[in-house]
Amino acid sequence: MRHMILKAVSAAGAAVVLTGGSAYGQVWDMPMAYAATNFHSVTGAEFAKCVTTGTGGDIEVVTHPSGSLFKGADIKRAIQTGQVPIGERLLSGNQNENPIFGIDSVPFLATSFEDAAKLWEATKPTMTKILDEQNMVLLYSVPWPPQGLYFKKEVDSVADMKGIKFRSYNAATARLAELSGMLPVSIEAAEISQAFATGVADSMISSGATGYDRKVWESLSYFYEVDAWLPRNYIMANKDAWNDTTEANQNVIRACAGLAEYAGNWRAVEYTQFTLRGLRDGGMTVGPASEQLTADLRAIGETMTAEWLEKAGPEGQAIVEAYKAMK
Ligand code: PCA
Repeated sequence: MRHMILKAVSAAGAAVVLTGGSAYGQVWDMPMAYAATNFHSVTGAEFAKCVTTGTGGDIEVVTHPSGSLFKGADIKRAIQTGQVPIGERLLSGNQNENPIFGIDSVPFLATSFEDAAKLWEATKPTMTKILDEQNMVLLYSVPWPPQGLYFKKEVDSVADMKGIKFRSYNAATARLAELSGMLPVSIEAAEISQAFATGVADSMISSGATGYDRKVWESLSYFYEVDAWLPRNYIMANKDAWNDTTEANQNVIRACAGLAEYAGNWRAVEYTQFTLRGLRDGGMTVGPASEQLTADLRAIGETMTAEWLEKAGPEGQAIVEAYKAMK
């Protein structure tokens, strides 16, 4: 019987099987850059299951964490050009292309989950438009926990940071390194354990989550809770793949995205303390930065904020104004 149906379908044209909402469904490969156990990846896996179940198998979303299908830096392009129909990307990694992508990495603009949510609300319409112009549909976004500084040695001021090799993950982190006299080296999260073990880098700014995922206590000893910003991951679909999807299935995907965003936000909050405890259990000293270091970083933050506002122009300035009005 099954053979007969297959024959009938292929007689009608193989394209039906590949693109239609046929009984056999389509596979949507979803590249993700971070460890399978990380809360973003867990959220993505649940989103995938939700879509697969909700569309009755018309669309089977298959996640590929840890940069196994595409590395973080390549994921946006892969979605944009239709190499994959969907994926997750830390968009601030593409802020050289459009400064708006870096709005979540402006130092000390939004330093708590609450403020990060407001900044996101203010940014979402513009981000949706930018991505639409780039042939993508924004589905959901989840923040990382607040960003703090990791070092091998105790650091009490920016002067202590001079000459240290600093792992960066976007233009803002590279600029922070420059302004504090460190040497930036761009490394994907999936590769940092090795980079620290081999001395390619000796420090970074990131969440407790990423330090925990990569067991950085094997190489680093200090984590300072600077709460500099909360960068976000974004899940986006290719617009052509989206337009080829039935309205009913688009509705299912939107609903699953809403659930994922909600669940991902909660996980981010919970993972914050859990992973900081994990860093301590691993033997790291975890605590606030000294007064001097805090003041030094604030000054660098002001420089970076002014630079960002200038680059982002009226569009960026309007978002910041809208965000401030919500506070
Ligand atoms: N982890 C990611 C981005 C921000 C974060 O907390 C990383 O370090 O690459």
